[in-house]
Amino acid sequence: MYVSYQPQTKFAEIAPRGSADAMRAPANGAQITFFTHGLCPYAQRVALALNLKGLAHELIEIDLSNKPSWYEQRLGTSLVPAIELDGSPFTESLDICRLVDDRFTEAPALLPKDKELRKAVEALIMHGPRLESAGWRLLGGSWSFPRKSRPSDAVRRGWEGAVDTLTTSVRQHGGPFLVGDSPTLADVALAPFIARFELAASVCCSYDTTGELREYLDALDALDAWRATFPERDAFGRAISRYGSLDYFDFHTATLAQPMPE
Ligand SMILES: N[C@@H](CCC(=O)N[C@@H](CS)C(=O)NCC(=O)O)C(=O)O
Repeated sequence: MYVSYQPQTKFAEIAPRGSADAMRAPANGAQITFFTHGLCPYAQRVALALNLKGLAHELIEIDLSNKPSWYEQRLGTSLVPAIELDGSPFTESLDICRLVDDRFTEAPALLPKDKELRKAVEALIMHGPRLESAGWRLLGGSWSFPRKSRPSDAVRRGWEGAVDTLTTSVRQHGGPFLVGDSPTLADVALAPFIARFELAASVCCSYDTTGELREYLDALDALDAWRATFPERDAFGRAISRYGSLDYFDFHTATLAQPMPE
């Protein structure tokens, strides 16, 4: 297996997600219930937002390969992530992240107060679809990708062009995160996809996408909130490679703690 990027921290060192010492109760006694699947990149956005803000929440893992019948009735969607905030359901990963950021201002802000920085964050979020499309092309498909060979030069150039927007922003704002020295909504929105493309390209296409992204990936890996929400790399990589898919967990029972189905 071709794996070029090796994170500096091992999964075993990670504190359990939502551990009481790292989290604070949301202000005004608000209750957050988070419905998730630990391997879904959209759900990881919300997990990251809650963890970065240190907001205590109840976590309910949904097995997407065997969805409970109450789920859609209760949340009004068949997809994860969703949250209930004081009993009201909210869906769509980015909307949820913005909601918790706006609502819980006592916790660190994910959207910078500074107007120019905020503009930079929003521009990167808008860049997301281009990055995703370049990533899927790199893998030779979409959520499932049969490619087992290196992508063409043109496809690689497409990916590198999409990544260039990210690394330019890292440099411009002094890093190590996309817009400055602490993670923002741009990291929350994009990092779950960047990390999955990097891993899948490495294990399925023998292609090292890290290049200029190495320092960024290391900066993510140094964050408790990241390590607690991203699966153990080798096991996740083996599962992605076995199924040629980034959503194999829609069809096979797997979890954040055990990414490889039994
Ligand atoms: N636009 C949604 C996408 C969520 C989504 O597609 N989640 C996938 C898991 S990664 C899902 O719930 N799949 C289950 C299904 O399709 O039934 C968001 O951003 O929250």
